[in-house]
Amino acid sequence: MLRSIRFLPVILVAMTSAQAQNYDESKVPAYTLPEVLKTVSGKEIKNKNQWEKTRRPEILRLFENNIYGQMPRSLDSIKYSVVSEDKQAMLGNATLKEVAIQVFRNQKSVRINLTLFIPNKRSGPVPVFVLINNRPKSNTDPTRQKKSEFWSAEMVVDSGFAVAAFHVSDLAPDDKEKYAEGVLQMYPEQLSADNGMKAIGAWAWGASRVMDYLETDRDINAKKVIVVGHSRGGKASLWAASQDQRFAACVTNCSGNTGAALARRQFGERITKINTTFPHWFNNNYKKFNDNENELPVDQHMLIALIAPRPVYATNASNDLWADPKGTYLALKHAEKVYGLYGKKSSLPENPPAIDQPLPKAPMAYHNREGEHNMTTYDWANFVTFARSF
Ligand code: GTR
Repeated sequence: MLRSIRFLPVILVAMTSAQAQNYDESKVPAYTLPEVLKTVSGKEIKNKNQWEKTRRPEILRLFENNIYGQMPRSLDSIKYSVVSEDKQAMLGNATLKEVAIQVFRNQKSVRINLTLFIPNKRSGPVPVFVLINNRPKSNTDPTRQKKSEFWSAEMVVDSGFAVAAFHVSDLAPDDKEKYAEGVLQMYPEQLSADNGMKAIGAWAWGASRVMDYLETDRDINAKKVIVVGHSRGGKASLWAASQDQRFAACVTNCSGNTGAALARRQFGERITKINTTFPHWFNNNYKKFNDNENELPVDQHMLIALIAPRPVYATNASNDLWADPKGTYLALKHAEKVYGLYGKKSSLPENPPAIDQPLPKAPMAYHNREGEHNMTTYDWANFVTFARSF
């Protein structure tokens, strides 16, 4: 008797964590998603003007206030310098530009180091993929001594696209003790606000500064900049594209919870878990939704809807149930009606496609790759097909 009482807390802890991570489709609770085309006050949205004037800004504020935090816009100055250029990079196939983007505010500054390869075979400005790199910097090695599938730069360049990357640590170290040692030094007021920007917001903010630079680079077609992110970087790429309509399209690879997957399904990673493990990613208000998904005034289909009518590509990997492949597909499907307001017809079928049956066509693209939580040449090859479809 005594022994079982002693073990009771252990059993309870085990039960709580099992509840926090459901992988069983039959245990997905019944849920009702917030209506993307109905305002908080109950007004139906019937056309794109109403969407753009009323509902879109309302949803953007809801995400800002409850999840990702504010996106500070004021700055004192921004300076770009090409610190090195190699016209014979990638065995002569590309021009490498290493660009320092320096932003100044209130006597503080951040420096974003952008690595950019531009195909030498080009007849004018080229479209570009920009990766928000959340993995070690060796994945985006400018010298190309190290090559990683995570950033299949040669393949992208050979396909006629420029490819760029910057590292999240330039904006906010991915560390709950140190995340404020970057952009947030310029915006200390964000730290004391419950809807203040945190790390994911800072990474998305960085993507917009990269966009500022790309608009000045004559070799780049700034009307076709595709922001790409994997996992936590994919949460940031979605937020960047939702916020900043200069991005022509968004790729969100295996982004899962608080990325492209519906929170209310409570499948795989849940809000409590993400907020506990990574308290520095989302704003303070988001913690109110721990074990309380149904109280959120939004769900992730609405984040995708903010990107409309611009193309979006969400992906999963078959063994990465943590990121909820089905919930990701459903989020895309539930965003379709906003694309519809623009006369953009999604060609996604009712049910998710089989593993390794990519649907890489704009405006809404999806695939579930066989394998693990990662971004590979298979994924990138499909992103190229996607980028050629619009
Ligand atoms: C996991 C986290 C996910 C995802 C992933 C990653 O630990 O739970 O939300 O972001 O990390 O970034 O690879």
